[in-house]
Amino acid sequence: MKFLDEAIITVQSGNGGRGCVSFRREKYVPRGGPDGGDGGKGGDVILKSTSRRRTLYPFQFKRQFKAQDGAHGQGRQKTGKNGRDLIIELPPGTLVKDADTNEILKDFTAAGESHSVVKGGRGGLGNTRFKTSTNRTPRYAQPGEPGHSRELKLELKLLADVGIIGLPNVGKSTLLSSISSATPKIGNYPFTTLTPTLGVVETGWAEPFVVADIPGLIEGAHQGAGLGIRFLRHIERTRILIHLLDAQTIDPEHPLAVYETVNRELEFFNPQLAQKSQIVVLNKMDLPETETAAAAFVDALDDQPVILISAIKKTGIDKLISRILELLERSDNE
Ligand SMILES: Nc1nc2c(ncn2[C@@H]2O[C@H](COP(=O)(O)OP(=O)(O)OP(=O)(O)O)[C@@H](O)[C@H]2O)c(=O)[nH]1
Ligand SMILES: [Mg+2]
Repeated sequence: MKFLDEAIITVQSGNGGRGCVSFRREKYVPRGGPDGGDGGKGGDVILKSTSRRRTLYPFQFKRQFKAQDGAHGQGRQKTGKNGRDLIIELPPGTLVKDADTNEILKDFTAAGESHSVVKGGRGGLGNTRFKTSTNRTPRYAQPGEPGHSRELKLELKLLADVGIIGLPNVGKSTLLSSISSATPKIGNYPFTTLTPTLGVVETGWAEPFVVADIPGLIEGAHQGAGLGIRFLRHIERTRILIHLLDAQTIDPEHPLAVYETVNRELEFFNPQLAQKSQIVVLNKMDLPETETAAAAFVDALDDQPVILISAIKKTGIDKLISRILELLERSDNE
């Protein structure tokens, strides 16, 4: 089980631009004085936390970051342009350490914080600056100060964005394993899952998100039945819930019975949890005779969309993921 997302990256600030050696050359002005401009400053590397990022996944592909160099100074006292700062976006919750010393450089607890980790090199002074009464034609200028390089260790305690709830045996772990690389235990009996598992869902076209699979809830969970409700605290901080049901076990006479039982347990545990956005999903639609029960369920739950899937056959998964992304985006903007 991987609760910690880690990445090591190398950041390098921009080199300062070289100062310029130049002399004024104008018609009718013999021996014009020095006019070499200073070099520009190299760009800094700045880390910034943003709610647009949720994992350190992008750093698996890109590990080297370099800010722009300052431009060299030019004649006519033209100062070189400063190099652009490089901003690296991190998910809130990221702890940044110096990889060599293990010193904590910054703990990004919320979105919108920023921290400069390496300063760009200063630009060198142009020869204009070295003109004195005894040396009116200095033929030297300073080189730019080189940028600095640093190895950073990023650590993120993964917090689930999405929690999967439902009765035991409805396929919560199967769903997690079919959408992420997590490998929770799956079994055809209740309470296969004894501890929560997290998985990162990488769609390839949107920011990855984290899903938590928790042990099944049953009626009376708030009084300790089954594994009880203590695992619900793992999903208290998720932004949305997938309420998963086994289509085969829906009673067409009372299609919403199970759904309401689970919601009641949520409410007993924490009314705020019951207020979270839920995506209602019927699983095991590959099994025979699930259509009628599903239709009765969809009918009864007329105020909410229902997504029909088969976690095993991976049908309906794209639709589910799109819906998750839509709700996550909505909660980002809140
Ligand atoms: N036919 C079919 N079977 C499924 C599907 N999804 C899960 N199952 C089966 O349902 C059983 C329970 O699956 P799990 O993923 O362990 O269910 P769970 O909800 O995590 O169960 P607990 O951890 O005990 O709460 C397993 O035998 C799965 O193979 C599906 O889409 N179709
Ligand atoms: Mg399970």
